[in-house]
Amino acid sequence: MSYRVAVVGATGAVGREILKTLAQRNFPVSEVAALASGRSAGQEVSFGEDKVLKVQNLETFDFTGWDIGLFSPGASVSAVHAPRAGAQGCVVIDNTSQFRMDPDVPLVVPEVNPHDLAKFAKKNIIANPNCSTIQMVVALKPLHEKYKIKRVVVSTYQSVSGAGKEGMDELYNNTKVQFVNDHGKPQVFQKDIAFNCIPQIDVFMDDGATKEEWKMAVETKKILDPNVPVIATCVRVPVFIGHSEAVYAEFENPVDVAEARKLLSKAPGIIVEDQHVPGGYTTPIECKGEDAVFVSRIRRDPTVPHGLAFWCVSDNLRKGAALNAVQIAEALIAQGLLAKKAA
Ligand code: 11C
Repeated sequence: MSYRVAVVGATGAVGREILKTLAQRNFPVSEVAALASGRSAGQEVSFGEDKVLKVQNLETFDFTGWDIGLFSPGASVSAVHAPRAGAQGCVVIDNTSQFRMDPDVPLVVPEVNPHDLAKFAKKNIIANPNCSTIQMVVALKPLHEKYKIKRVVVSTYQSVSGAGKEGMDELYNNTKVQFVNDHGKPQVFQKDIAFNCIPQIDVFMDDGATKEEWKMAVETKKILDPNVPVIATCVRVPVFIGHSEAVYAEFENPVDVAEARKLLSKAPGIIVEDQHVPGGYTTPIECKGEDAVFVSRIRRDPTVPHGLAFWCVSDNLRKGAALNAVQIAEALIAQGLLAKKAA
């Protein structure tokens, strides 16, 4: 069986990665539509080795008869068009923050909570979590199952591609600008991003946390377990692709580090690279273009009774966005949740 798939936001960094991922994984498509705003309509995007798709206007697109909509257009656009597509019978997998905390919309990481997928029927929408949440919950899942998490403290080191192509352009330009000592004003980030770290991702909330930090806390509860509290500090760093996280997890039960390493190694979607020698860990440059969540620097946290510390990195455009969305579509098919809809 094959499916008609519409990719919304097809000209953006994540949209292009979705098209690439669909082709690389031989997703069973009978037809693919590339959609974007009227401004981008008529542009061309590539699909697979040899196909070129003409971008169509999302505003006027009729989703009737389309099986799956992979959306990454920005939250305000999804707010309008995802429910419209859903009402027209297309199952939407939305990569924006718009519907994540909606109780009628499942928020899914296939390695963690595939059973939640079946709850999509009310709105025909499934939400893809925030990139920094996805990689953390993939790593926490096998540890939570075995030792039961009491609390998580995480600091992130997030690449500029989390802010899209504009973020990547700003790192490139800001780096050049600083070399010639001609400081242009940052547009995307709050301060110079080149040779710097910025402890702000997204807007501030009333309690002093940023919205990115809030997302990591509330999304983890919805995906993994409502009883897992998370305190995050999210930092933008001058890296193009790949988010990194230093995670400190405290558990109810005693943790054996060697056993934890084994559990992580065996868990789906995780590659453990953890040699205690110089360079025996994964950095964002090595995770670019890869599917896995890489876990390194696994060690006991001696400051709490049952604590484990580790480092994890993942390609934020891939497992953090496009790949997770395509895996959700694959899981829908595997669970028989799309079968009746396909032509
Ligand atoms: C960043 N994590 O790195 C953000 C990007 O809620 O989907 C993704 C925002 C989101 O800036």
